[in-house]
Amino acid sequence: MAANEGHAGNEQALRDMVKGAVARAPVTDIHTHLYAPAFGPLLLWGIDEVITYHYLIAEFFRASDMPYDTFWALGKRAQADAIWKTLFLEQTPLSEACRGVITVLRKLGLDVASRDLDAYRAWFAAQETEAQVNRVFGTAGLQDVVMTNDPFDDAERPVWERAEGGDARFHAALRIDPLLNDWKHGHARLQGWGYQTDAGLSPRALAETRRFLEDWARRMNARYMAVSLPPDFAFPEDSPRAKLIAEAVLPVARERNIPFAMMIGVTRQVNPALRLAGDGVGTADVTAVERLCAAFPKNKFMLTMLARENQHACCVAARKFRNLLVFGCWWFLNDPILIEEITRMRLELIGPAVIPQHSDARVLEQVIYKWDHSREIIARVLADKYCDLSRAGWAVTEEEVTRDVADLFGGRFWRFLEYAP
Ligand code: HDL
Ligand code: ZN
Repeated sequence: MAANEGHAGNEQALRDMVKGAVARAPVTDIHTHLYAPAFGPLLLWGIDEVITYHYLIAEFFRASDMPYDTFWALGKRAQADAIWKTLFLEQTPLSEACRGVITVLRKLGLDVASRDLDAYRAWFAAQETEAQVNRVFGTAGLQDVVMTNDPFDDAERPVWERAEGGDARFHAALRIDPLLNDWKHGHARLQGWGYQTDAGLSPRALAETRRFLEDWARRMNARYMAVSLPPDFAFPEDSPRAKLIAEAVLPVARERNIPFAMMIGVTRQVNPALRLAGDGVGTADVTAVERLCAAFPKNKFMLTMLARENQHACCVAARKFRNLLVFGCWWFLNDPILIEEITRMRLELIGPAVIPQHSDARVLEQVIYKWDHSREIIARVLADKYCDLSRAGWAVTEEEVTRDVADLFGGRFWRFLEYAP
């Protein structure tokens, strides 16, 4: 057998090995909008929820001339009927969000070729919540997920106050957008809950905000604190947000040794008529992140940015600061072409010190497609990098590949939580 023929055979064997290791790897999904079953109706699941995902609503309005208000006046089932008819039957479901619905149906063993939405509905109607969570976690290969938990959400807060039995597979993240992005109204909510805050952010208000964050981080056992930030996010800055980050959020995060996760680049409600689907994207300034990492070396930061144009600078920033962990292909980046580009860029610039993906799932069954699609791409990129090494004489073992994949799919996250800068 010619040497290069043997090499090609070895490469294929290596690719197959990587694909298997990635397919088998249990995942910690570090950012989702899922809820443990104890949160009741907050946990969205089922085919009508899958089809009325806000990504698909945005695509529906592009393909339909139905007036916004007419759609919003429909019930969930009728909305799903309209989306199914328009995006799946009257045109080909070519988009990633549409293909995701089909992957969900296929992986749950339903007859995709029938295209019979009512038959799918009948199957989902026969399932019950706990069993569906178990089935979906197993199908997606999920070990556990991190929720997005908002004490300002009037539907969610009471569940925490009742200290309902959680589910060890569902970890909490304390989400603080209303505090950081709307202090005027956010602080009034804290006052209503007995925290002595004021609009002027006095020392007492800052101390009381720290108490609020400590109370909720403890109540939730929050793995990290998180906020989504606009493209013009700046630090330092003469603003309530910058003062709150520096003098309330980061001291509490350091005390609890939990990361502060920044999700930067979302322009909220560029088209309010789309409601939850109405947000847009903007290029942001990564130097704000670098200044935070440099000024607070005892804090840990997680970072995901929404603009494709910011991804390279994100990787460079991560090279400079070991207290910064970059994660996920967020929202408009969660598409094969961009997952591939960003994962390649990260592995080549940062190596395995990254969390390559999160699902951002809002509906339970979405984790099936989001992880199925991402595993395929991450496996392909990883295999290329291992083949590059192999050609240079560095042969990796199956144990090393399994170790690397476990690290990328959760190990690195959990170690970062343990890490004390
Ligand atoms: O702010 C966020 O966490 C975003 O992920 C929004 O929830 C967004 O609507 C979304 O679902 N993106 O996938
Ligand atoms: Zn999200």
